[in-house]
Amino acid sequence: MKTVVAAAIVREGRLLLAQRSYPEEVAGLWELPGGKVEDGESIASALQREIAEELTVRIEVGEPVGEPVTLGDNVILVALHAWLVDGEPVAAEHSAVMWVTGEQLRAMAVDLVPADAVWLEDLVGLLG
Ligand code: 523
Repeated sequence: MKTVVAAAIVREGRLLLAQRSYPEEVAGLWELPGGKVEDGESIASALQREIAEELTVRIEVGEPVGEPVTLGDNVILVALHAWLVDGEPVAAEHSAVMWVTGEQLRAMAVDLVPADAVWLEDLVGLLG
């Protein structure tokens, strides 16, 4: 079983979204940033590594958000609540980043990558 982990980074009632630049099917759609957990790595440290690479910031990682989503054969996607502890996010590997309120998130639901859209209500709930 392979795990992909994604960060629900929240600051001042807004959620950080990152815009995918590849592959073509999802380029332009927004996601919770993250990536694959490598062998021997914990989910939390994988997420800290991926976020440092992708956004050039350090995060602290908390509880899971919503239920894991099955991506395909033997691949699951999990989201963890997270917050910034150092730096300001920069789109090093994405097309762009943005902070959205719960209301904005609902309104742009169709622009999320399909797997992340499953968490819409959980994410809105997280924003209060
Ligand atoms: N997702 C996904 N949502 C989401 C992430 C971070 C990833 O649906 N929030 C999917 C997209 C890919 C798979 O999970 O099918 C791996 O994500 P990716 O490509 O961001 O992981 P990386 O960066 O570890 O992998 P490489 O692109 O191969 O470097």
